[in-house]
Amino acid sequence: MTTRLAFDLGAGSGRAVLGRLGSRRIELQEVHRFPNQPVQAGPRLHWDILRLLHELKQGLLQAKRHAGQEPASMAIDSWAVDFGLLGADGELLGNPVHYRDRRTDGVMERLRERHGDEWLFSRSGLQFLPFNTIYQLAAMSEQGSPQLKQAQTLLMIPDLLRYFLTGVKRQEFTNATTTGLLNPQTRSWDNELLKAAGVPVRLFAPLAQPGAAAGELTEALRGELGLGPIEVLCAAEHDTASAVAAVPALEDNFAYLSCGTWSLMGTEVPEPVLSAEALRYNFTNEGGVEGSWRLLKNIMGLWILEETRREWEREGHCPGYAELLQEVQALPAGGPLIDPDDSRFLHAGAMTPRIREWCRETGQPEPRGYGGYARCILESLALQYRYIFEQTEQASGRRFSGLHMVGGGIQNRLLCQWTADSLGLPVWAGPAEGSAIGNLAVQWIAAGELSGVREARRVIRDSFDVEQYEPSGGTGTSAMAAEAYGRFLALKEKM
Ligand code: LFR
Repeated sequence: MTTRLAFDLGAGSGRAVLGRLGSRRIELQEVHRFPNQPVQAGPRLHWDILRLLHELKQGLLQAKRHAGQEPASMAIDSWAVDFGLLGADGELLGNPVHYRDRRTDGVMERLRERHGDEWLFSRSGLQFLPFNTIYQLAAMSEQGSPQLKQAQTLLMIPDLLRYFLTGVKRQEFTNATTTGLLNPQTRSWDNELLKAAGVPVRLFAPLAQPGAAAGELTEALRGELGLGPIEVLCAAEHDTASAVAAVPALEDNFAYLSCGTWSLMGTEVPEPVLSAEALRYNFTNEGGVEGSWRLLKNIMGLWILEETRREWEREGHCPGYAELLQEVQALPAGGPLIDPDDSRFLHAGAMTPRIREWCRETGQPEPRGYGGYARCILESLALQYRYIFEQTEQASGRRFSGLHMVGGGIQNRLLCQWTADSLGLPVWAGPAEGSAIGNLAVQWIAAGELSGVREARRVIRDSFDVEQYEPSGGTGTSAMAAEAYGRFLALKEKM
């Protein structure tokens, strides 16, 4: 039995998870959990990268304490698209900026105008999201950023934290595929895209695949923490890539929803899908493990509810999650709906005024009370899931018999049930710790303790509870869900 350590960093919190692989069974132990709170400094919204490094160190200490010895290896996964820049001396030139910062306002539009959607999509295979790395770097380039001029190396967030621990600079593949600077056909950086964004080629090096060796903890760090050697590996460092690797599907043809701050819905495909349909639906092709691709779409997800709850907390009162969901259930169907993917919901700050505005613009009554807002958000998400599920079927040319949901969002049982109702198909929910498990699975595969993703998925299936939700009215969409979906589509049309 080997014990390995996963650091999984989400936009709201991070965790250090020890994984033990026995005979075809995985056991998890969360040894450290910490908040990940962005910091507004002047005009910029930043990640608190050094605090995250501090928390990684605490996680390493806790891992040794709980396991009784150093784990055999460790790896980091995190949210995508964000990065730090290093100078010639290897020092970090500036604090990484949060993807929800407004420095990219208007940048994507200008690049699309200049180069055309077909050209950008055929080269990068990436969906158009205003915060993609390419637009962040183009913003820096347009603004004549001194940091960009000095930079010698770009490291994505997990690459950067790993570099702080090991002194080794490596750019990992799955996360690189979220930048908009990588060509999925060559599977490497694309000089034409770099040129289009005004980004220096020198920042980029050959990519490391998930599972690749990435050094050891530096001696200085081992001295500081009193630790022995720990091998550091590349995980599938994009958290969504790790989550998809952990979907407990036994067949090749399945649909997934990685449910957290974001909801990422799609399917795994052997080759990138660069069709006109994929472009029209604004799908993305992000790299997965063992050469697979994740044809998927970002849905705004539970972010809207999380941000609404933060707004209520600032105002002095926010009902607990359980209480809130009870209120939601007590309300009748047929209340107001929003399009969760309207871009006005992307940025941080008070959400309820934006929800009211959307309702007003579409001629709906405003939600009432805490439960009213939460119901509006959750019902709209479940309906958007059906909308994107159908597009996933069309873009991939596949049909799915149900939906696998993984990630912390599955703890919201109401959302799982409403998703099953909305799709008229079963939902299989679990495991909740998808990204951490996928991170560990890649480490076990690299060590030869699991033969590959297929075996990993079977072992995950045997090790964790997967709860099945059937649509309330039996298979096929119930009349109530169909009515809501019809109304939802009509509202989308209006905007
Ligand atoms: C989910 C995720 C998404 C990515 C978004 C921003 O945690 O990684 O896949 O689009 O965060 O980085």
